[in-house]
Parts: sequence; structure tokens; C-alpha cells
Amino acid sequence: MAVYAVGDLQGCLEPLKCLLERVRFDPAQDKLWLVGDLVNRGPQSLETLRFLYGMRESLVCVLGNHDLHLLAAGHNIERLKKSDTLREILDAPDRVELLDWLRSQKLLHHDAERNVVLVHAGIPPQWSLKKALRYAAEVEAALRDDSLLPLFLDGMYGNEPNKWDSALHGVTRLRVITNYFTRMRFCTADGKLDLKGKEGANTAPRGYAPWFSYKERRTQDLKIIFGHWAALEGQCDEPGIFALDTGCVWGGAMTLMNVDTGERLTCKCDAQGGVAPPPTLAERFRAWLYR
Ligand SMILES: [Mn+2]
Repeated sequence: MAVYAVGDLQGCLEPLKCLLERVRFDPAQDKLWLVGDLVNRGPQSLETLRFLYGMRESLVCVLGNHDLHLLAAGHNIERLKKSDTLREILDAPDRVELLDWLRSQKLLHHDAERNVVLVHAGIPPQWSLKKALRYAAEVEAALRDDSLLPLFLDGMYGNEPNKWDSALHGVTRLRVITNYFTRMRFCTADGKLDLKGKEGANTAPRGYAPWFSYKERRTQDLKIIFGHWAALEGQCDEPGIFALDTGCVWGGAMTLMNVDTGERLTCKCDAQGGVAPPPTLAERFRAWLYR
């Protein structure tokens, strides 16, 4: 049995299949961990979701910002944006099944035996693993609760408050938790978020730094696998921190890592003859702006 983690899929099914074939993935034996952002922007969001649903027993999945956006659109909370490629899911006959599966996923997965955590964006420096798990569970409970779900999806959008305070309550509290786990890149040592910067690790605004870079970070003794930050290009010098988003949907590649050995493989988005014509520079720029 092998355990693999794969970076953001964003509706790119062919490179995922390419990677699974290359490691001879066996759904009966092996496990695939997904860092979230399964859909959106890429060419095959519906097919990707169906493919994953078909192998759901072999998956561990944490949710990303695009997955939550899909849930909000699917529950008529949020309208689709021009750059979204989610319409085909909303129109699909199996949408209820697929979206119900999605909303039953976690924000944070902890493998105690391996001492590894899987999360879409990261864990803020001021939270211990214990606290992070507790806060993630608050959002996960809201996602699973029919009456709380619309309130959460409606209230999750926004950048404020930009810092955790244990006195926060209601949907505001859930929004801050969700922003940490699914959108964070740069923050201050005490966890104040900057949600605007999307470029490389050395482009932090003054007073901010990548969430994983702080000496004070309370999860130093843990391995953390994350996605979301394509501009890192899979590079992260911090010991125990594994960046897996290599920007497949932006013309990069998809990365798969063996969780136990750290070995990595990549497949390009056009690995099998191309599933979509390469975007023009203008399209890529527009897509990047909307990311
Ligand atoms: Mn993301």
C-alpha cells in the first residue's frame, strides 16, 4: 500500500490520470490525498469530480477555495463569475450526489501515524495542531448541517476580519477559519492575513511573510502538505513543508508526491495529446487576475 498526495487539480483530469498510471495506482490498495481545488478554471471540472467520486473510497480530500465556491454556486448562494468553468457541474444530472460528497470533505486532515497534515492553503503560525483541528471541525460541521450550510456559504466571502480572535463567533468566526485554511499565503507572525498577494514567497508586503516561514510557528514538528500557491512552483525550503501546487491549470504541471518517501512525479497538463488548446497570453493573464 502506498500513499500519494497530489496538487491542485482544478478540473485537469488528464494529467491526474497520467500520474496515477505512472505509479500504477491501485484503488484497492493505495490512497490518494488531494490538497483541494479539485475543480474550476481547467477544462474538465465535471469529469474530474465524477472520476474522483468513482474512487472516493481510496481518497482523502481537503477542500480548497474553488471547491467552496462551487458549493456556494450549487446552493444558489453565489453567482458564477465569467472565469468560472463550473456550469457543467451545476447542470449535471448527478450534481446533488457530487456536491453532497464534496460538502462532506474536511478542511484539515491529520495522519497521526505519519505525523502529517494535509491542508489546502496552510495553518497560521499561532495555532497548534490541536487548535487547528478543533477550528477546522467547526467549519466541517457547518458544511454538513443542512440549516447551517447556506448561512456559512453566504457568510464565508470576504477578507475581514483579517486576524483570528478566539472571541469571534457565528459566521464571522467560520469565515476567518476558512480564510486561513483555504486562502492564506502571507501573514504576520501573530496571524494577521494579507489576502491580496499571490506571487512568490519573496514578494510579501512589509511586515508579512509566508505563513510557513515563522520560527514561532506552533506546527514546526509536523509535516504539512499543501497546495493553493502556484507561484511557489512546488518549491519550499522550509523543512517539513511540502508545496504541491505546480500550476497545472496555468500551463505548468501537476505534481504527485509519495507521502512516505517524498518522491515526486509531474505530468504536464497536455500529457496525453492535449485536452484543451493552450490558452493565449491574454486568456492566461485574465484567468490569473480572477484566480
Ligand atoms: Mn486555492
